[in-house]
Amino acid sequence: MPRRIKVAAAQVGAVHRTTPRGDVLARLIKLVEQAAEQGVKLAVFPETTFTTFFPRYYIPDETELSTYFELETSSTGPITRGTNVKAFFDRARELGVDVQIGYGEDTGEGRYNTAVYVSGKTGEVLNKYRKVHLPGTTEPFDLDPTTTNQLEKRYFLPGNLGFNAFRAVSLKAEAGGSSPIVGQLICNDRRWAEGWRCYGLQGVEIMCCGYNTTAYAPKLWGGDQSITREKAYEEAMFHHKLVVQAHAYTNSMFCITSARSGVDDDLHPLIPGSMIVDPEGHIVAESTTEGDELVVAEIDLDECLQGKERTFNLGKHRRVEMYGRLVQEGGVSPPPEP
Ligand code: CDT
Repeated sequence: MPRRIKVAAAQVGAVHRTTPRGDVLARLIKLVEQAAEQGVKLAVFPETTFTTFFPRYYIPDETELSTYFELETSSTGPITRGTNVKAFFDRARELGVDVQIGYGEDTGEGRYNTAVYVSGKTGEVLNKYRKVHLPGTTEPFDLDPTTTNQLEKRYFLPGNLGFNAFRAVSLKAEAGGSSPIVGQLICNDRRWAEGWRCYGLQGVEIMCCGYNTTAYAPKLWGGDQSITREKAYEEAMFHHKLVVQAHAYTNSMFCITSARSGVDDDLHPLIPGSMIVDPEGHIVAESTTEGDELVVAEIDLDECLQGKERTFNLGKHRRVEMYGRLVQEGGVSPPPEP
């Protein structure tokens, strides 16, 4: 049975601090509608899609800060019923499109950088992932309002749900009677081999990853502070593609990456580069603009088999007795100087 599915990265262009939430929602709904028109069954949206990427700002005012989060408690029910965002999930369900989308989650006890995967058939949340690797600092670099900060460690707790793959049962028929095995990452997670391998070990076939990657933040990166904006943009795109293509290849899986892109508030450029990458590491489709754009490809999940059965047959070739350091050490322990 063929295991062919049409999938999309739903790239979202500039969203400013003052952009009304209703405007963003209307744009997201339009992307879902375009996806349905093209026969797409799964559309991956970016990290913190419903608002601007607020961790770049130092926001001391709790009243403003709370507006970037969706409250998700036992009384509110799942994100799909949240008053600010429900129209998006309802439309995806009406059109039968599975979606992954990122948002700031407030459980009432803690705040996380979260993404949910929602079935287009039932509207159910099939899986939730909370970002594990939070980049940046707890304190702002300075109070200059033009500085691009990365205050994720200030606003979010590290994800505590692990790297759990799941079956997209909603896509079982399209996938020839065997539901696709899906994994979720959020932005900076894609730079860390550890999460990818946890998913590789569960046989993941489709990795979904939304991101907000700054195209110019020398205070965050360190190194040459006089780097030009052009060079910084090139480097950011290079590293993004490098890690996604390499990790998709070494774990024999497709990856759909979706950018929040464009220049927010006329100050903060974010790279585009939304892509669909195949299990051999090739880019099969990618965005051509910095704005709202649907990047579509039909993928054949059986293409994962070559890598999974041969070069990266994990059960056959891994030597776990040699990998102890990976879980025993957090940081670097160089060998002693003789
Ligand atoms: N949102 C997010 O995680 N951004 C980070 C910026 C780090 S820049 C090397 C990212 O990894 O893209």
